[in-house]
Amino acid sequence: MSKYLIFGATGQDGSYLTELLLSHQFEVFCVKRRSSSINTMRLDGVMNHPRLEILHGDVTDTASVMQLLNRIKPDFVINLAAQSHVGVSFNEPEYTAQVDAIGTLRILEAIRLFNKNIIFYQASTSELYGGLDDNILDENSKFNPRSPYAAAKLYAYQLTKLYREAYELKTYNGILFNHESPRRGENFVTKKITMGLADILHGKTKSIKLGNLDAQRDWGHAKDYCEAMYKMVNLNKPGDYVVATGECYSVRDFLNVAFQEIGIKLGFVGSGLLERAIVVEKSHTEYETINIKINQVVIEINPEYFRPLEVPKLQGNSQKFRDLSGWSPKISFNDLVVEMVKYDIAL
Ligand code: NAP
Ligand code: G4F
Repeated sequence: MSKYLIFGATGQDGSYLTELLLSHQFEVFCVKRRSSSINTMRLDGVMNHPRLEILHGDVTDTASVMQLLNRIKPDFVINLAAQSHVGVSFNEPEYTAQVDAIGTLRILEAIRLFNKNIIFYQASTSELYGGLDDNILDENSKFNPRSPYAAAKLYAYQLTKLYREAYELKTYNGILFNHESPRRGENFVTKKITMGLADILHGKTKSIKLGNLDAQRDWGHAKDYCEAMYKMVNLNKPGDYVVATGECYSVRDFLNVAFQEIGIKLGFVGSGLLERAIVVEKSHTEYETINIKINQVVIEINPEYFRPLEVPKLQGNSQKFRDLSGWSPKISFNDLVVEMVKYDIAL
C-alpha cells in the first residue's frame, strides 16, 4: 500500500487531497504545523480514519522535515505548504520566502539524501506568469513574477526542475491556476465575497469592501484540481504541467453570479476608488432578502486591498496535461460560485 506524506494538509487542497487518497485505499500522513488554536477543521470529516495519521512538522525547520521523511519512509511527498496569500507576501516577504522557497529546498534535499525514488509534487502556480497581457498561458509561456509570493514560488519551481535534471529525482511541478471551494481561506477574494454576501443576507453587515474588481482569473474547483494532482503524480512522466479550466472571469463576474443566486441584480456605478455596486433589482428565490434594500450599496472599494503590483489576467491552457492524463474539470464556474454561496449562507 503506497504511503503519501502531505505538507500543507490542513489547507484547502490538503484536505480534499487527503479525502481522495483515503478513498483510493492509500495510507496518508498529514503534516500539521504547531498552532495555539485548532487548525485541522478541514480534516474533521476523516480525522478518525484508520489509514490517516496526523503528525507535527514545519517546512521552516530542516530537522523536522528530515525526521518526517526518515520516520514515514513515504512513496510520495506532496508539498502544498505555503504562505499562500499574494497580498500578504508584500508585507511578509522574508517569511514567505522561508516557507515557500527554502521550505521546498529542505524537502528536496531530504528526498535526495533519503530516497531518490520518492515521487515529489510541488504546488506551483499561475502567479509565476504575472498575467500582464491577454495570452493564454501554457508550459512554454514566459514567467514574470509580480509579488514576493510569486518570486518564492519561482525559486521552488526551478529547484523542483533542477533536482529532476541534476539528480534524476521524480519531481512534478503542478502549475495550477486559481481554484476555490467552500474550504477556501477567508481572505481570498471568492470566499470574502460569499461570506460577505451571507452576512449581508443575514443583516450582519451592509456591504463588502474589496480591491481591484477588474482582475480576471481562470477559476476552477479545488476538488477537480486535487484529482489532477493525484493523476499527475501517477503519470510516470515527471515534468511540469499546467492545470486550468481555460475559462476566465473577472471579480465583477463572480459578484454578479453570487448575488444573482439570491435574486439580487447588481448595478456598478462610479469609477476608480469611488466605484460601488448597488442593488438595482430584487427577484423571488428560496432566500429571504428582507435585510437588503433597493439602492443599498453592497460593494465598496477599499484601497487597502490593492497590491503594489497587480496580476491583471490569468487564463491557462492545460492541453498537455489533459492529453496525457485524461483529466478535465467537472465543476463549472457557475456551479462553483453557487456551491460557495449556498455553503456560507447555510453556515
Ligand atoms: P492554503 O489553504 O493556504 O494551505 C496552505 C497550507 O500550508 C496550510 O495547511 C498551512 O497550515 C500550511 N503551512 C503554512 N506554513 C507552513 C509551514 N511553515 N510548515 C508546514 N505547513 C505550513 O493553500 P491552498 O489553497 O490549499 O493551496 C495549496 C498550495 O497550492 C499552496 O502551496 C499554494 O501556494 C498553492 N496554489 C494554490 C492555488 C489556489 O488557487 N488555491 C493555486 C496555485 C497554487 P495552516 O493550516 O496551519 O495555516
Ligand atoms: O483571491 P486572490 O487573493 O487570489 P490570487 O492573488 O489570484 O492568488 C491565489 O491564486 C494563485 C494562483 O494564481 C495562488 F498561487 C495563490 O496561492 C492564491 O491561491 O485574488 C484574486 C484577485 C486579485 O487580482 C486581487 O487583487 O482578486 C483581486 N481582489 C480584489 N479585491 C482581491 C480583493 N483579493 C483579495 N484577496 N481580497 C480582496 O478584497
